[in-house]
Amino acid sequence: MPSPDDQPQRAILHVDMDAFYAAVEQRDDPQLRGLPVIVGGTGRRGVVATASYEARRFGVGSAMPTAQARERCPDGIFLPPRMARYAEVSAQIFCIFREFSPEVEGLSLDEAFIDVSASRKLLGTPMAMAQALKEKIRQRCQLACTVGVASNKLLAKLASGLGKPDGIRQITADQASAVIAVLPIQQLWTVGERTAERLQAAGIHRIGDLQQASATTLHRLLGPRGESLRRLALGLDERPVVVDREEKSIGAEETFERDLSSLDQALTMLMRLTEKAAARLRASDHLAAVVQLKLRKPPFVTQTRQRQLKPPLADTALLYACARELLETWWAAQRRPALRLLGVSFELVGAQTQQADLFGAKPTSLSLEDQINARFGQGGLVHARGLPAKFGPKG
Ligand code: TTP
Ligand code: MG
Repeated sequence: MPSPDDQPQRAILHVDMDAFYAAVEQRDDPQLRGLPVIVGGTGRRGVVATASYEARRFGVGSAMPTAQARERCPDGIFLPPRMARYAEVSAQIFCIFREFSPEVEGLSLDEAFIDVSASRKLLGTPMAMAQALKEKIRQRCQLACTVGVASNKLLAKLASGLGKPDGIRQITADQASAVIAVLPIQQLWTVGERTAERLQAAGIHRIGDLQQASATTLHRLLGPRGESLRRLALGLDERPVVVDREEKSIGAEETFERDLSSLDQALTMLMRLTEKAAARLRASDHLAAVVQLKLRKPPFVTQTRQRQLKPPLADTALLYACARELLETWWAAQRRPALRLLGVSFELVGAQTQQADLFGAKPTSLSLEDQINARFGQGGLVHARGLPAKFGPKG
Protein backbone atom coordinates (compact mmCIF):
# COMPACT_ATOMS: atom_id res chain seq x y z
CA MET A 1 0.00 0.00 0.00
CA PRO A 2 1.44 3.39 -0.91
CA SER A 3 2.12 5.66 2.05
CA PRO A 4 -0.05 8.75 2.31
CA ASP A 5 3.01 10.76 1.29
CA ASP A 6 3.03 9.11 -2.17
CA GLN A 7 -0.54 10.10 -2.83
CA PRO A 8 -1.45 13.36 -4.54
CA GLN A 9 -2.08 16.10 -2.06
CA ARG A 10 -5.64 16.43 -0.84
CA ALA A 11 -7.53 19.72 -0.81
CA ILE A 12 -9.62 20.31 2.29
CA LEU A 13 -11.72 23.35 3.16
CA HIS A 14 -12.81 24.13 6.69
CA VAL A 15 -15.75 26.55 6.70
CA ASP A 16 -16.95 28.24 9.88
CA MET A 17 -19.63 30.91 10.01
CA ASP A 18 -18.73 34.15 11.78
CA ALA A 19 -20.53 34.79 15.09
CA PHE A 20 -23.19 32.45 13.78
CA TYR A 21 -26.22 32.87 16.07
CA ALA A 22 -25.63 36.61 16.45
CA ALA A 23 -25.08 37.05 12.71
CA VAL A 24 -28.40 35.34 11.95
CA GLU A 25 -30.14 37.68 14.42
CA GLN A 26 -28.51 40.71 12.80
CA ARG A 27 -29.44 39.53 9.36
CA ASP A 28 -33.08 38.89 10.32
CA ASP A 29 -33.42 42.26 12.04
CA PRO A 30 -31.53 45.01 10.18
CA GLN A 31 -31.83 47.31 13.21
CA LEU A 32 -29.38 45.07 15.03
CA ARG A 33 -26.65 45.42 12.43
CA GLY A 34 -23.49 47.09 13.67
CA LEU A 35 -24.62 46.70 17.30
CA PRO A 36 -23.22 44.52 20.09
CA VAL A 37 -25.60 41.54 19.99
CA ILE A 38 -25.24 38.79 22.58
CA VAL A 39 -27.18 35.56 22.18
CA GLY A 40 -27.60 33.20 25.10
CA GLY A 41 -29.47 32.38 28.27
CA THR A 42 -31.00 35.59 29.57
CA GLY A 43 -32.02 34.20 32.97
CA ARG A 44 -30.15 34.45 36.23
CA ARG A 45 -27.85 31.57 35.40
CA GLY A 46 -27.73 32.17 31.67
CA VAL A 47 -24.56 31.65 29.70
CA VAL A 48 -23.51 33.43 26.50
CA ALA A 49 -23.75 31.23 23.40
CA THR A 50 -22.09 33.78 21.18
CA ALA A 51 -21.51 37.48 20.72
CA SER A 52 -21.34 39.59 17.58
CA TYR A 53 -17.88 40.92 16.78
CA GLU A 54 -19.09 44.36 17.94
CA ALA A 55 -19.76 42.84 21.38
CA ARG A 56 -16.48 40.91 21.43
CA ARG A 57 -14.67 44.26 21.58
CA PHE A 58 -16.04 44.59 25.11
CA GLY A 59 -14.51 41.26 26.06
CA VAL A 60 -17.75 39.29 25.77
CA GLY A 61 -17.47 35.73 24.48
CA SER A 62 -19.01 32.25 24.35
CA ALA A 63 -19.52 30.39 27.64
CA MET A 64 -19.27 33.54 29.77
CA PRO A 65 -22.05 33.97 32.36
CA THR A 66 -24.61 36.42 30.96
CA ALA A 67 -24.42 38.45 34.17
CA GLN A 68 -20.73 39.09 33.52
CA ALA A 69 -21.44 39.95 29.89
CA ARG A 70 -23.98 42.55 31.06
CA GLU A 71 -21.32 44.13 33.26
CA ARG A 72 -18.82 44.26 30.44
CA CYS A 73 -21.27 45.42 27.84
CA PRO A 74 -24.19 47.23 29.50
CA ASP A 75 -25.49 48.57 26.17
CA GLY A 76 -25.45 45.10 24.60
CA ILE A 77 -28.60 43.66 23.09
CA PHE A 78 -29.26 40.35 24.82
CA LEU A 79 -31.34 37.83 22.93
CA PRO A 80 -32.43 34.27 23.71
CA PRO A 81 -31.35 31.71 21.10
CA ARG A 82 -33.78 30.69 18.34
CA MET A 83 -32.42 27.22 17.65
CA ALA A 84 -35.00 26.29 15.04
CA ARG A 85 -34.05 29.34 12.99
CA TYR A 86 -30.31 28.58 13.23
CA ALA A 87 -30.98 24.98 12.19
CA GLU A 88 -32.87 26.26 9.15
CA VAL A 89 -30.02 28.55 8.12
CA SER A 90 -27.57 25.74 8.80
CA ALA A 91 -29.43 23.52 6.34
CA GLN A 92 -29.12 26.27 3.71
CA ILE A 93 -25.39 26.70 4.14
CA PHE A 94 -24.82 22.93 4.11
CA CYS A 95 -26.62 22.79 0.74
CA ILE A 96 -24.12 25.35 -0.54
CA PHE A 97 -21.21 23.31 0.87
CA ARG A 98 -22.44 20.30 -1.11
CA GLU A 99 -22.29 22.29 -4.36
CA PHE A 100 -18.52 22.05 -4.03
CA SER A 101 -18.27 18.37 -3.15
CA PRO A 102 -20.42 15.60 -1.75
CA GLU A 103 -17.68 14.95 0.81
CA VAL A 104 -18.98 17.18 3.59
CA GLU A 105 -18.41 16.44 7.26
CA GLY A 106 -20.42 18.70 9.55
CA LEU A 107 -18.92 19.49 12.94
CA SER A 108 -21.72 21.67 14.24
CA LEU A 109 -24.53 23.82 12.86
CA ASP A 110 -22.09 26.37 11.49
CA GLU A 111 -18.95 24.42 10.70
CA ALA A 112 -17.83 21.71 8.27
CA PHE A 113 -14.90 20.12 6.51
CA ILE A 114 -15.25 19.74 2.75
CA ASP A 115 -12.90 17.47 0.81
CA VAL A 116 -12.70 19.24 -2.55
CA SER A 117 -9.79 17.15 -3.91
CA ALA A 118 -11.87 15.65 -6.72
CA SER A 119 -13.57 18.97 -7.55
CA ARG A 120 -10.38 20.68 -8.69
CA LYS A 121 -10.73 19.66 -12.34
CA LEU A 122 -14.20 21.09 -12.56
CA LEU A 123 -14.15 24.02 -10.15
CA GLY A 124 -10.54 25.23 -10.11
CA THR A 125 -8.03 25.67 -7.34
CA PRO A 126 -8.99 25.22 -3.68
CA MET A 127 -8.50 28.97 -3.16
CA ALA A 128 -10.87 29.73 -6.05
CA MET A 129 -13.42 27.37 -4.51
CA ALA A 130 -13.04 29.02 -1.12
CA GLN A 131 -13.68 32.40 -2.74
CA ALA A 132 -16.73 31.13 -4.63
CA LEU A 133 -18.11 29.46 -1.52
CA LYS A 134 -17.85 32.64 0.53
CA GLU A 135 -19.50 34.59 -2.26
CA LYS A 136 -22.43 32.17 -2.53
CA ILE A 137 -23.01 32.26 1.21
CA ARG A 138 -22.90 36.03 1.19
CA GLN A 139 -25.27 36.37 -1.76
CA ARG A 140 -27.80 33.72 -0.81
CA CYS A 141 -27.75 33.98 2.97
CA GLN A 142 -26.30 37.48 3.59
CA LEU A 143 -23.88 35.95 6.07
CA ALA A 144 -20.12 36.01 6.48
CA CYS A 145 -17.93 33.00 7.03
CA THR A 146 -14.25 32.18 7.15
CA VAL A 147 -12.65 29.44 5.08
CA GLY A 148 -9.44 27.60 5.86
CA VAL A 149 -7.67 25.90 2.96
CA ALA A 150 -5.05 23.18 3.39
CA SER A 151 -4.09 19.63 2.52
CA ASN A 152 -5.55 18.10 5.68
CA LYS A 153 -8.24 18.66 8.32
CA LEU A 154 -5.87 19.73 11.07
CA LEU A 155 -4.33 22.54 9.03
CA ALA A 156 -7.59 23.60 7.38
CA LYS A 157 -9.20 24.12 10.79
CA LEU A 158 -6.21 26.01 12.17
CA ALA A 159 -6.22 28.11 8.98
CA SER A 160 -9.83 29.19 9.38
CA GLY A 161 -9.08 30.14 12.98
CA LEU A 162 -6.26 32.36 11.74
CA GLY A 163 -8.42 33.88 9.00
CA LYS A 164 -11.33 34.98 11.23
CA PRO A 165 -13.47 36.95 10.73
CA ASP A 166 -14.70 37.11 7.13
CA GLY A 167 -11.47 35.75 5.69
CA ILE A 168 -9.84 33.08 3.58
CA ARG A 169 -6.59 31.63 4.81
CA GLN A 170 -4.47 28.96 3.18
CA ILE A 171 -1.71 27.01 4.90
CA THR A 172 0.44 25.20 2.37
CA ALA A 173 2.28 22.04 3.36
CA ASP A 174 5.69 23.71 3.22
CA GLN A 175 4.62 26.64 5.42
CA ALA A 176 2.70 24.45 7.84
CA SER A 177 5.13 23.77 10.65
CA ALA A 178 6.38 27.39 10.76
CA VAL A 179 2.90 28.92 10.66
CA ILE A 180 1.47 26.78 13.43
CA ALA A 181 4.60 26.83 15.64
CA VAL A 182 3.47 30.06 17.31
CA LEU A 183 0.01 28.78 18.27
CA PRO A 184 -0.69 27.64 21.84
CA ILE A 185 -0.78 23.85 22.27
CA GLN A 186 -4.47 23.96 23.23
CA GLN A 187 -5.27 24.69 19.60
CA LEU A 188 -3.82 21.38 18.48
CA TRP A 189 -6.43 18.72 17.81
CA THR A 190 -6.65 16.16 20.69
CA VAL A 191 -4.93 18.43 23.22
CA GLY A 192 -7.47 18.83 25.99
CA GLU A 193 -7.11 20.52 29.34
CA ARG A 194 -5.29 17.67 31.07
CA THR A 195 -2.80 17.05 28.30
CA ALA A 196 -2.14 20.79 28.10
CA GLU A 197 -1.44 20.97 31.83
CA ARG A 198 0.98 18.07 31.66
CA LEU A 199 2.82 19.59 28.71
CA GLN A 200 2.92 23.07 30.21
CA ALA A 201 4.39 21.71 33.42
CA ALA A 202 7.28 20.45 31.25
CA GLY A 203 7.73 23.88 29.66
CA ILE A 204 5.86 23.05 26.44
CA HIS A 205 3.49 25.95 25.72
CA ARG A 206 3.39 26.42 21.97
CA ILE A 207 3.06 24.01 19.09
CA GLY A 208 6.64 24.95 18.19
CA ASP A 209 7.83 23.62 21.59
CA LEU A 210 6.16 20.33 20.75
CA GLN A 211 7.92 20.23 17.39
CA GLN A 212 11.27 20.68 19.18
CA ALA A 213 10.63 18.20 21.99
CA SER A 214 12.49 14.91 21.76
CA ALA A 215 10.66 11.63 21.21
CA THR A 216 11.89 10.47 24.63
CA THR A 217 10.49 13.51 26.42
CA LEU A 218 7.12 13.16 24.75
CA HIS A 219 7.00 9.46 25.45
CA ARG A 220 7.80 10.13 29.09
CA LEU A 221 5.02 12.74 29.31
CA LEU A 222 2.31 11.10 27.24
CA GLY A 223 3.28 7.49 26.57
CA PRO A 224 2.67 6.14 23.07
CA ARG A 225 0.43 9.15 22.31
CA GLY A 226 3.52 11.33 22.34
CA GLU A 227 4.58 10.35 18.84
CA SER A 228 1.18 10.99 17.26
CA LEU A 229 1.06 14.37 18.95
CA ARG A 230 4.47 15.24 17.53
CA ARG A 231 3.23 14.39 14.03
CA LEU A 232 0.20 16.63 14.52
CA ALA A 233 2.49 19.41 15.75
CA LEU A 234 4.35 19.15 12.45
CA GLY A 235 1.05 19.60 10.62
CA LEU A 236 0.75 15.95 9.54
CA ASP A 237 -2.75 14.49 9.64
CA GLU A 238 -4.19 11.73 7.48
CA ARG A 239 -7.73 11.62 8.85
CA PRO A 240 -10.26 11.38 6.04
CA VAL A 241 -13.26 13.67 5.76
CA VAL A 242 -16.08 11.46 7.01
CA VAL A 243 -19.33 12.18 5.23
CA ASP A 244 -22.03 12.91 7.73
CA ARG A 245 -23.29 10.03 9.67
CA GLU A 246 -26.89 10.14 10.60
CA GLU A 247 -27.89 11.89 13.75
CA LYS A 248 -26.92 9.57 16.59
CA SER A 249 -28.95 10.89 19.44
CA ILE A 250 -31.98 13.01 20.15
CA GLY A 251 -32.72 14.66 23.43
CA ALA A 252 -34.08 17.55 25.43
CA GLU A 253 -32.70 19.27 28.49
CA GLU A 254 -33.40 22.23 30.68
CA THR A 255 -31.46 24.37 33.13
CA PHE A 256 -33.53 25.61 36.03
CA GLU A 257 -33.72 29.10 37.44
CA ARG A 258 -34.00 27.51 40.89
CA ASP A 259 -32.63 24.06 41.68
CA LEU A 260 -35.24 21.31 41.73
CA SER A 261 -35.11 19.84 45.20
CA SER A 262 -38.16 17.59 45.33
CA LEU A 263 -38.39 14.28 43.51
CA ASP A 264 -41.92 15.09 42.48
CA GLN A 265 -40.85 18.27 40.71
CA ALA A 266 -38.01 16.41 39.06
CA LEU A 267 -40.33 13.67 37.78
CA THR A 268 -42.74 16.23 36.36
CA MET A 269 -39.91 17.87 34.51
CA LEU A 270 -38.62 14.49 33.38
CA MET A 271 -41.99 13.64 31.85
CA ARG A 272 -42.06 16.92 29.98
CA LEU A 273 -38.57 16.42 28.60
CA THR A 274 -39.24 12.78 27.73
CA GLU A 275 -42.36 13.77 25.86
CA LYS A 276 -40.52 16.40 23.86
CA ALA A 277 -37.60 14.13 23.01
CA ALA A 278 -39.83 11.15 22.23
CA ALA A 279 -41.91 13.21 19.80
CA ARG A 280 -38.75 14.22 17.95
CA LEU A 281 -37.58 10.60 18.02
CA ARG A 282 -40.73 9.36 16.31
CA ALA A 283 -40.77 12.25 13.84
CA SER A 284 -37.23 11.27 12.80
CA ASP A 285 -38.37 7.71 12.23
CA HIS A 286 -36.02 6.19 14.75
CA LEU A 287 -36.19 4.01 17.81
CA ALA A 288 -34.25 4.54 21.01
CA ALA A 289 -31.66 1.89 21.82
CA VAL A 290 -30.38 3.64 24.95
CA VAL A 291 -31.99 6.09 27.36
CA GLN A 292 -29.57 8.52 28.96
CA LEU A 293 -30.15 11.02 31.73
CA LYS A 294 -27.96 14.04 32.26
CA LEU A 295 -28.04 15.28 35.82
CA ARG A 296 -26.30 18.41 36.98
CA LYS A 297 -26.28 19.09 40.69
CA PRO A 298 -25.17 22.29 42.35
CA PRO A 299 -22.68 23.85 42.15
CA PHE A 300 -21.76 22.32 38.77
CA VAL A 301 -21.30 18.55 38.87
CA THR A 302 -22.64 16.79 35.81
CA GLN A 303 -23.35 13.07 35.83
CA THR A 304 -25.00 10.71 33.39
CA ARG A 305 -26.95 7.51 33.90
CA GLN A 306 -28.02 5.24 31.10
CA ARG A 307 -29.81 2.04 30.30
CA GLN A 308 -30.01 -0.03 27.16
CA LEU A 309 -33.44 -0.80 25.73
CA LYS A 310 -34.00 -4.26 24.38
CA PRO A 311 -35.76 -4.21 22.03
CA PRO A 312 -35.39 -0.56 20.96
CA LEU A 313 -38.61 1.44 21.20
CA ALA A 314 -40.22 4.84 20.76
CA ASP A 315 -43.22 4.78 23.07
CA THR A 316 -43.34 7.75 25.46
CA ALA A 317 -44.77 5.81 28.40
CA LEU A 318 -42.11 3.08 28.17
CA LEU A 319 -39.30 5.57 27.64
CA TYR A 320 -40.54 7.54 30.64
CA ALA A 321 -40.72 4.40 32.79
CA CYS A 322 -37.08 3.70 32.04
CA ALA A 323 -35.97 7.31 32.56
CA ARG A 324 -37.96 7.46 35.80
CA GLU A 325 -36.22 4.41 37.20
CA LEU A 326 -32.85 5.92 36.40
CA LEU A 327 -33.82 9.20 38.05
CA GLU A 328 -35.27 7.58 41.15
CA THR A 329 -32.18 5.43 41.66
CA TRP A 330 -29.92 8.45 41.26
CA TRP A 331 -32.07 10.53 43.59
CA ALA A 332 -32.04 7.89 46.30
CA ALA A 333 -28.25 7.70 46.19
CA GLN A 334 -27.71 11.44 46.82
CA ARG A 335 -27.15 12.81 50.29
CA ARG A 336 -28.85 16.10 49.48
CA PRO A 337 -30.50 15.60 46.09
CA ALA A 338 -31.02 18.69 43.91
CA LEU A 339 -30.90 19.37 40.21
CA ARG A 340 -29.68 22.42 38.40
CA LEU A 341 -30.12 20.80 35.00
CA LEU A 342 -31.94 17.74 33.81
CA GLY A 343 -31.69 16.19 30.37
CA VAL A 344 -32.95 13.05 28.70
CA SER A 345 -31.61 11.73 25.43
CA PHE A 346 -31.95 8.64 23.30
CA GLU A 347 -29.32 6.86 21.27
CA LEU A 348 -30.88 6.00 17.97
CA VAL A 349 -31.36 3.05 15.69
CA GLY A 350 -33.24 3.34 12.40
CA ALA A 351 -36.91 2.48 12.64
CA GLN A 352 -37.67 1.42 9.11
CA THR A 353 -35.62 -1.77 9.25
CA GLN A 354 -37.09 -2.66 12.63
CA GLN A 355 -40.67 -2.06 11.63
CA ALA A 356 -40.82 -3.54 8.13
CA ASP A 357 -44.19 -2.85 6.61
CA LEU A 358 -45.30 -6.29 5.45
CA PHE A 359 -48.35 -5.09 3.59
CA GLY A 360 -46.70 -2.35 1.59
CA ALA A 361 -48.80 0.37 3.17
CA LYS A 362 -47.01 3.66 3.71
CA PRO A 363 -45.82 3.51 7.29
CA THR A 364 -46.79 6.51 9.35
CA SER A 365 -44.15 7.21 11.92
CA LEU A 366 -46.28 9.71 13.81
CA SER A 367 -48.37 8.34 16.64
CA LEU A 368 -51.83 9.77 17.19
CA GLU A 369 -50.32 11.77 20.03
CA ASP A 370 -47.74 13.33 17.71
CA GLN A 371 -50.32 14.03 15.03
CA ILE A 372 -52.46 15.90 17.54
CA ASN A 373 -49.45 17.78 18.78
CA ALA A 374 -48.36 18.59 15.21
CA ARG A 375 -51.84 19.89 14.46
CA PHE A 376 -52.44 21.88 17.65
CA GLY A 377 -48.87 22.65 18.64
CA GLN A 378 -46.57 20.86 21.05
CA GLY A 379 -48.36 20.59 24.34
CA GLY A 380 -51.79 20.02 22.73
CA LEU A 381 -51.73 16.53 24.19
CA VAL A 382 -49.43 15.77 27.08
CA HIS A 383 -49.15 13.07 29.65
CA ALA A 384 -50.67 14.17 32.94
CA ARG A 385 -47.33 13.66 34.70
CA GLY A 386 -45.88 16.59 32.72
CA LEU A 387 -48.56 19.05 33.79
CA PRO A 388 -48.05 21.44 36.69
CA ALA A 389 -48.92 19.86 40.06
CA LYS A 390 -52.41 21.42 39.96
CA PHE A 391 -53.35 19.23 36.99
CA GLY A 392 -51.03 16.26 37.27
CA PRO A 393 -51.46 12.96 39.08
CA LYS A 394 -50.11 12.48 42.58
CA GLY A 395 -46.92 10.45 43.14
P1 TTP B 1 -18.49 29.01 16.97
O1 TTP B 1 -18.26 28.75 15.53
O2 TTP B 1 -17.46 28.50 17.94
O3 TTP B 1 -18.62 30.57 17.25
P2 TTP B 1 -19.31 31.68 16.35
O4 TTP B 1 -19.77 31.16 15.05
O5 TTP B 1 -20.36 32.34 17.16
O6 TTP B 1 -18.15 32.74 16.15
P3 TTP B 1 -16.80 32.57 15.31
O7 TTP B 1 -16.85 31.24 14.64
O8 TTP B 1 -16.80 33.71 14.34
O9 TTP B 1 -15.71 32.68 16.32
O10 TTP B 1 -19.87 28.41 17.41
C1 TTP B 1 -20.99 28.39 16.55
C2 TTP B 1 -22.26 28.64 17.33
O11 TTP B 1 -22.38 27.66 18.35
C3 TTP B 1 -22.28 29.98 18.04
O12 TTP B 1 -22.78 31.01 17.20
C4 TTP B 1 -23.15 29.71 19.21
C5 TTP B 1 -22.94 28.24 19.53
N1 TTP B 1 -22.04 28.08 20.68
C6 TTP B 1 -22.61 27.92 21.95
O13 TTP B 1 -23.83 27.87 22.08
N2 TTP B 1 -21.78 27.81 23.03
C7 TTP B 1 -20.41 27.87 22.94
O14 TTP B 1 -19.70 27.79 23.94
C8 TTP B 1 -19.85 28.04 21.62
C9 TTP B 1 -18.35 28.12 21.45
C10 TTP B 1 -20.70 28.14 20.54
MG1 MG C 1 -18.51 29.99 13.89
